Amino acid sequence: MERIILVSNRLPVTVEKRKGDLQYHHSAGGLATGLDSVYNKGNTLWIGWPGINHENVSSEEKMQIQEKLAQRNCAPVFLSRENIDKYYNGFSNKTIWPLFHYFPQYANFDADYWNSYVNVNHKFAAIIMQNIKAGDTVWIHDYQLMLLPALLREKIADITIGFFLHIPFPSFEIFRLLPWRKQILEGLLGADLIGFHTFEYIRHFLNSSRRILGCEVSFTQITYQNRLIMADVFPMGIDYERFHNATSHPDVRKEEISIREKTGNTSLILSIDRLDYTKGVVQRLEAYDLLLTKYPQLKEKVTLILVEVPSRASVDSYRKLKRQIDELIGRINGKYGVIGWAPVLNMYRSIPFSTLVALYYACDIALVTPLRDGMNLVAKEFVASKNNRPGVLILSEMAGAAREMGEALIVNPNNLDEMAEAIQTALQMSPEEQMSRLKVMQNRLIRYDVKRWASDFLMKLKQAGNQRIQIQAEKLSLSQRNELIAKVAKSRRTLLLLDYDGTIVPIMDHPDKAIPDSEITSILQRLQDVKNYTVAIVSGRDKDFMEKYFGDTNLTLCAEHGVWIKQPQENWHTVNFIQNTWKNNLKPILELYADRTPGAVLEEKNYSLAFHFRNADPELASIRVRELTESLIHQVSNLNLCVMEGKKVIEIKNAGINKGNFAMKQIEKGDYDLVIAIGDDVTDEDLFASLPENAFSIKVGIGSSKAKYFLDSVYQVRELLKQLSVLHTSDQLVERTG
Ligand code: GDG
Repeated sequence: MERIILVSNRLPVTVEKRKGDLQYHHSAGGLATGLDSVYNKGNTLWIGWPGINHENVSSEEKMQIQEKLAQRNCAPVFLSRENIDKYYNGFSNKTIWPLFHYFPQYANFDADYWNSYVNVNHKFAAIIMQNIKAGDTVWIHDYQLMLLPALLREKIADITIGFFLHIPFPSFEIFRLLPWRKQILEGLLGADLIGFHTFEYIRHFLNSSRRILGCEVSFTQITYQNRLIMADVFPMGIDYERFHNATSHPDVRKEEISIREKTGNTSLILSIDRLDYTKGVVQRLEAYDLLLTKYPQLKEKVTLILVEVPSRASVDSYRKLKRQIDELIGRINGKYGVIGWAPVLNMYRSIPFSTLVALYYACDIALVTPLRDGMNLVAKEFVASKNNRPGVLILSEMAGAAREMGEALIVNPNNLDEMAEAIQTALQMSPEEQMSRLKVMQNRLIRYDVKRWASDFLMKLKQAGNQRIQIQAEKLSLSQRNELIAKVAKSRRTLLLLDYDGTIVPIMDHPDKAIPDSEITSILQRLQDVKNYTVAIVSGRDKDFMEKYFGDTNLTLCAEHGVWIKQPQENWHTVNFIQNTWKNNLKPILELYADRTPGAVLEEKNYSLAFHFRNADPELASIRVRELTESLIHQVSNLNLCVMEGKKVIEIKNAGINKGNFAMKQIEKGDYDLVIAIGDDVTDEDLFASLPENAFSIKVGIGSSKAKYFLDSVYQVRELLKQLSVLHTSDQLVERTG
């Protein structure tokens, strides 16, 4: 079985030094429990920080920790106090956490923090490199390690890497605020698969990738630097059985009785979170305050049990929040409380599992109202712990969990009145309705539990890895290249069909900038000199452009996808009699679209019209292209025209004219025993499709294609052409001297 390397900021085991002794205990938290099913299966290695500062342990102790952790299939990344301060408390929790949770006002854009984040991600990469073996799969977790996928990819190109983000991915308008937004995206895109809790987060991520890095995005697949990266939704579940079954445990039952004793006959409302400003505790308390004002009859009838689990106490905003919550609790208890009844019971500490389940089981209502939350497992755990017992979940629409738990009472956590009303509705809901809502949610939680979440992710990751291997296999390998060269060397007459933009000349932000440079000019010159070759440039460019740059060469030229043709030493001619009067009718429509799409331009060629949208907003452009294609569809079929979609361009031209038709005619004319075609664009697919079986067709870049092989870049095409250009020189020398 393949080994899985799990990587997260914290290891599932925490090391502490007490009175000089090293102690090891299980780390609490959703991730550790969540990955238990993968981790305990064996054949895994978990890499992360063991929770102890590098300064607090001697070298011998480090060795000891390493050995001890190795027995539990863990490998430590030792971090210094400064690392923890700047990488963890700093960049992770004062920059990324607030920004990704839509609290830009708390985000600290400190270059020092950033440098430490880069540094620690490198440290993780180094430890992974020390431990990795061929065939291992790496699964990286969360926002502290977003640079790691690319750092690993740089070191080993051929490795399967998955990444899961446990927090939201914010909208482009928020994400763009980050000074290091480009590096973060590049880091993530080193993975083969990137997982999110909800589809909304994927949309935001794809949007930012398109706008910031100019990636090509198709559905949930991203093309970046000649790699395909998949993004997908994996809503994290919980260990349902563990919570459900624990409710029958004697310890839990005992605790439940003690909770009931403390709270008398009141209805219990539970609020439990890590103390964090994203969890909306202040608004929750204010809503509770409002409830007691609006419905004074509830006095002495309800109790809010507020559990705040200490978290990130060294970060300033967290300390302030603690004070604010304490004040609010004091105010509410002072305002409504009477002897024998406090409206809010507060616990500021971490609680054991049995107390947690007892609280879930005992409470009538769970108030889970984060202002933003990637998923929120507390909501799911509450529902799972309702073993044959009614209960109502009030859930914020801003939690990822709301996408799956529609049977909860869904509220806007900023709307205090709505929250107060939801509590009142919950208090009045019949037990039958409570049970029936719970049942639907429970069935869903049983089906998609945390084991399923992890196995689904790993299955999809395997597919993504296989896809990478397949693409790799289709790339023109060294032996295939040698085979091609050997064939060309033996061939009497070879036809070389070369697309222009993106094939022999790199694509630029404006077509006017993509002109032939000295290198390609000299390669083409040398190719023309070989008597065995016919070299044709097969382009969508207009005739004037082609004439300007290649008019005085011996190349065969094909402009506007085959509308115009020029054989060496001849004049330009059109294949058939082509109508172009239609242009006058369609031009105003296209002009209108171009005007309404900032950045888009309309190009008029002799026999076609091209709508370029490379520099337009990608989302607007895709809407416009859809609208435009729809509005043209009628006119196009009546006038025997076709709409061709290229790379960031759509072109309208006469039907039946394409690069494939040109190629077929050209092949018929000559007595070729070998044809090679190279192109990068959708319009080159017609070319590839028209070739004889034994031809060599090569696509530049990845993606589905009719071509047999792939090359990565214009640079690689040029290298190949250079090799071909020197093949027949000795024959020529013989001929010339003879
Ligand atoms: C992040 C995302 C996403 C908490 N206190 C105690 C305790 N817990 C357990 C809960 C639950 C987990 O910790 C908390 O998970 P949440 O999902 O509610 O929130 P975050 O910690 O913010 O987690 C979040 C999650 O990652 C997973 O992807 O859902 O959106 O922010 O399991 O039960 N457990 C015990 N004592 C405590 O005092 N025993």
